[in-house]
Amino acid sequence: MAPALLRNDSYDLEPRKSPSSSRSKVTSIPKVSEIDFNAYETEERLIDDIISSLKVSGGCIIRSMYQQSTLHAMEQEIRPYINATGKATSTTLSNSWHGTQSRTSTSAPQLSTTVTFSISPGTPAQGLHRDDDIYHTQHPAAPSHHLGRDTMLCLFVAGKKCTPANGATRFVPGSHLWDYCVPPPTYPSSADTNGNEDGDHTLFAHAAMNPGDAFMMLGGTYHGAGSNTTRDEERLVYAAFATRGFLRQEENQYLANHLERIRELPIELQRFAGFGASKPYMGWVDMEEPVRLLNGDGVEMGEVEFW
Ligand SMILES: O=C(O)CCC(=O)C(=O)O
Ligand SMILES: [Fe+2]
Repeated sequence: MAPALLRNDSYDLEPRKSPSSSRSKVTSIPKVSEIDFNAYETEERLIDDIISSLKVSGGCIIRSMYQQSTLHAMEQEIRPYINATGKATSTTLSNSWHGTQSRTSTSAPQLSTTVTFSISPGTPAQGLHRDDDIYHTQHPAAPSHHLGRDTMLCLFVAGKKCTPANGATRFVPGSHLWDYCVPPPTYPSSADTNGNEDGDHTLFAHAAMNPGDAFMMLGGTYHGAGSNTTRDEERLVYAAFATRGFLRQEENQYLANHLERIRELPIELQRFAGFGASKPYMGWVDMEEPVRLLNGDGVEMGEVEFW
């Protein structure tokens, strides 16, 4: 029987208690980097800077990541679905032993879900939350980021301008390192007649973006949509969420997609969509990688081993 059944039930039934000095530990708020996509000559440097920013603050704004023509094509494709919808969707390395042999397996990240947010004027703010709660992620506080902590990476691309007034995503830089028992801070909603606010605005940043800008965030960062207080501005955001290759995808990609459309993608994107295998041994069909069955023997996809 699967070792996963040997779980500690008392842990499942009794979540850890909130540390008593929880919020008072927040002494400084890390700065959220803003990166100019077009200032980079190599993808490697860009990726390094994004990762450094995510480790420190849990978020990163990337200016001008998408061209206007791409955004135009995306909106053309999605708009009929928005109109039809009622109001209200890193690579892991590990080592294991087999007898005297030590094996290192690599699991590439995969798509978890894609969602388009079309937020109308008057929509109230969303409660602050962590997106990685779908994976039952629970961590104690950490002084700095370490590899292996995350189960989710979130990408938000502005289809239209996102401002604090129309509800740009609010987030709490540094909260990806907080103890998961600590509740989110209160977003300051109003100042009373004495000027006292009911929350600390210095804890918050906003993903204010022009069309084509992107906001990346670790799934453990507290965040939520702000309220759209405008009279006539739709906040349009395209979001994609990735998770580890060995976790379940939030949206069932095998039924959500037509296989003919998946086959039209480059093999690496087919794998990312969930039709690859995660080493060791996750997701095979007839001891083959799903992309092999999808594309037939004629398509080159390299040697596949399952560990
Ligand atoms: O609309 C946004 O800015 C964020 C939405 C969000 O965080 C969610 O639905 O999980
Ligand atoms: Fe969220």
